[in-house]
Amino acid sequence: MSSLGKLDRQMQELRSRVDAALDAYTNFAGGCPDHLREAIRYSLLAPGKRLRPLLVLWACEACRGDLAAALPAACAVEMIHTYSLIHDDLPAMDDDNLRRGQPTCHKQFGEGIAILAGDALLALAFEVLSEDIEPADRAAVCCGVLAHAAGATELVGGQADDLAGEFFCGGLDVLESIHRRKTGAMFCAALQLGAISAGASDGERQMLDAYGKNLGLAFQIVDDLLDVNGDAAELGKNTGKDAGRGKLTFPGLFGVDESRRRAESLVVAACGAIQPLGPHAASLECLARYVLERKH
Ligand code: GRG
Repeated sequence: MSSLGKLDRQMQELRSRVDAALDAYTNFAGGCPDHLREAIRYSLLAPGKRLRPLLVLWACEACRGDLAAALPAACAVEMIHTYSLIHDDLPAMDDDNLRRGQPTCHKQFGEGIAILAGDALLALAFEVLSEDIEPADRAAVCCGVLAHAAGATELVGGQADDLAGEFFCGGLDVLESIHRRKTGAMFCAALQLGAISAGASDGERQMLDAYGKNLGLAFQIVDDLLDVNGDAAELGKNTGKDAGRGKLTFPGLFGVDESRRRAESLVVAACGAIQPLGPHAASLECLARYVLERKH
């Protein structure tokens, strides 16, 4: 089997484990109103790529940790990611009607419940980390890392600059700065949570951070390219929105071919950063190539 074929099989297996855990975490024994539970599960269990959970699990593996110990962190990161997608799709933000191949949460359940479903996922992520990451000092570090990445200087800050129209002025610096916060911060946090769950050294965590920064930007360039060339049905979301609004994008700045070259060299840099981790980091290397080849 080719290395990408093997990766595909491993991805499917891990996605199933993550999905089963997400399912269990959102059954809510009692007290959660039915329509809120339905909205949370509608968005969280929809067929996303589960890239961030895979980054958590394979960072744990790269640092010779036990995957089961990192599973709660993989779920927590996906909960934060899904909350951000639900809120990003709202009329007050990006105003989108299609996500993960289905109507967006607010289209299906109304704006109020969509906001609350996002809020509940944000809170649940930290509940899961604090209860299920062991020992308690690792759980505390995980909470701090994830809170920082989701907060005012990173994810929310990047979104605020996007909302303020920063994407319509400036050049490469602005573009990279927003993507570093909206996309890169959550990639890096995922890798750090995997490393922390494995009890990794500072050196290992730094290598994963360099991998995450390069991969996050490569992912975003590919995302911009898919917005130009991709197929909406395959992507499960609308295309052509950014260029249509005159937003700053990588293909807009550099053209399609040069953007592709930049994504490729970022993936080479990402793989170079984790080379000292040896064969245990093989899945992360394959994942970086998958990010480049992905069609959705
Ligand atoms: C509302 C606080 C707040 C933040 C929103 C994540 C985000 C910030 C906005 C979503 C829109 C966007 C273009 C984000 C850049 C990152 C990105 C491409 C997210 C989509 O991630 P995928 O492709 O989605 O991994 P799936 O559905 O596969 O999980």
